[in-house]
Amino acid sequence: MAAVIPADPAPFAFTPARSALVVIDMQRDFLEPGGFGESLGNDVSLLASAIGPCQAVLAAARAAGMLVIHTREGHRPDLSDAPPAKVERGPKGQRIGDPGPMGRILIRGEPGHDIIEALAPLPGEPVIDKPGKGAFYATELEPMLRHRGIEVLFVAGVTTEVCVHTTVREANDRGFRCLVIADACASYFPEFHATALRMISAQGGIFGWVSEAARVTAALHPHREGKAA
Ligand code: TIU
Repeated sequence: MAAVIPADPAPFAFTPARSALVVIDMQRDFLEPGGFGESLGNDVSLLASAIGPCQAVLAAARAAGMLVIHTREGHRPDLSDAPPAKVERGPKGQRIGDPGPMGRILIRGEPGHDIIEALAPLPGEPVIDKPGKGAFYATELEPMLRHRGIEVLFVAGVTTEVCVHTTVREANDRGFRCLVIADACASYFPEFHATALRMISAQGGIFGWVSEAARVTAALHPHREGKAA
């Protein structure tokens, strides 16, 4: 059964059974002090606004029986999957792999790499570990979506202009229709957040659609308990 969400630049029609919610990198490394985000000189408190809207859309997607996928940016402990060009950036002593208050920065298995407790994945929900900014690069995300017949992605997470944007661009070129949930995304730079969202919906939706958590949850409500399938 199809549903429609008010969105920019136009109403967005979707079928829950063919849609997935992708929550990008809501990790301690980006949202809490002492992680990768802070090591880059950012005020990590600016990302907190996305937590409540992410909780709302997660609850609605789960109730509707939609596929929910979480991603995490991070690297192997030996840094073999980390390009030197990425590791060499940032202040010495606070780079990827360096020790910090939440363990080694942006390293898989360290406390900082975990998804924040408020948005913890449920058992059975796929978690994609990605070495890059985009969730499709060097990951199993695309076959996972194709095997399930997914055509539409609802995208939330951080940061809007970096990992959310890169993922939406990758998805768009692969033929997925993406709806970005504006208030369920956040940036260390509010002006980048606003502009990044405009860049998605401008030109007739050049990369996708933009809407809000309350509109997504309202559209998913009639599909509760998996009736959408
Ligand atoms: N620095 C920044 O804004 N973001 C990242 O490095 N990664 C993600 O966006 N996840």
